Amino acid sequence: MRVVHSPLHARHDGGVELHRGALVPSFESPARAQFILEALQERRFPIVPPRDIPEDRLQGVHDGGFVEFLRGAWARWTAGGRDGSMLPSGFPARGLRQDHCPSGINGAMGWYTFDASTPIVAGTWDAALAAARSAMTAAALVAEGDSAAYALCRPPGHHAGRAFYGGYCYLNNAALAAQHLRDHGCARVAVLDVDYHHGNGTQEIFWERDDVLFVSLHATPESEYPYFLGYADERGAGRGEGCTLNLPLPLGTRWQEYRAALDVALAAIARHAPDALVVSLGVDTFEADPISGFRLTCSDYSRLGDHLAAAHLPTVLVQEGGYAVAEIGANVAGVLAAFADRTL
Ligand code: SP5
Ligand code: ZN
Repeated sequence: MRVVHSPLHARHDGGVELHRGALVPSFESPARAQFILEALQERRFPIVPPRDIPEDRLQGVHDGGFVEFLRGAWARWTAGGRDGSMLPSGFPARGLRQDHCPSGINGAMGWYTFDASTPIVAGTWDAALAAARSAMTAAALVAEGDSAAYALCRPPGHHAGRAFYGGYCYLNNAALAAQHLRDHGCARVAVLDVDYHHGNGTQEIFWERDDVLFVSLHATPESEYPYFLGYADERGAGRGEGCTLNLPLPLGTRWQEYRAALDVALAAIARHAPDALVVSLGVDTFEADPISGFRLTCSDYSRLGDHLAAAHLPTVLVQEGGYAVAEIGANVAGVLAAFADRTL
């Protein structure tokens, strides 16, 4: 299994986020990707760079004005004499206008994001674009015949929607991978999101589509981020009705219950009969994750890799969350090594 990775991820660094009433260094740090890379190099996975995919391909899943906002945001922010993390100070909640994006940078930022934990810094655009290209490159490898590929994306992507960013995510890497597969010979695609948090951006992007099934296992949004999407009664709309499946799980979930939900997810994917699978691979389900509440152990990640491989589908794995930095390499490598063993 080839690993697609760009060192440009490291340009997204130094941001702060609002956490328990204080501004703290972002949990989503360059060290995460560095530890994953080292663990995969140790296990002799071949590492390849992303292709120089044109930026207009982002519009396969994203709004053009939104992409332009992200590309130019830091320049606009610093032109106003600011130099700290770019974070929003207001959002268009119910009762406020939903039909006008303000021309000023603060209003535009509130328009395009939905939380105060997703800083834009000087190198955010370069890193987000490299991550998006990595995911599309991994999809291209699979579309061209590889049985599986892994995109070591950072920043992650599954909270970013057609025209919004948030949850440490700017461009939706997994959705771009799924769209690439659709555009290159796969009539039907499934996205399985195993990050601890609901993949609200991916769900929104494919909500009304019947060609891409979205299935997500995640902690209940009643108490966990992103709070306002990811409930079991969300099933898609229009042609996409029945093509979204949410399996929210309680805090404290361990492998035994997780595995039962995974079986339900994989059965739904088999019924959709996709030509390829995209896995949003977050490992923030780990027992020692600093911002999460599940109890998966290191050895459970090999089990996860076994189960994913048992779907017997061409598979693009895309890195999402995981904030227990010391163990993140072992956990991701555990999934990928088990997956690769089963598909040899
Ligand atoms: C890709 C991804 O995993 N994004 C996660 C974004 C989480 N953002 C902030 C969540 C705030 C959680 N508060 C922590 C409570 C600690 N018990
Ligand atoms: Zn997450």
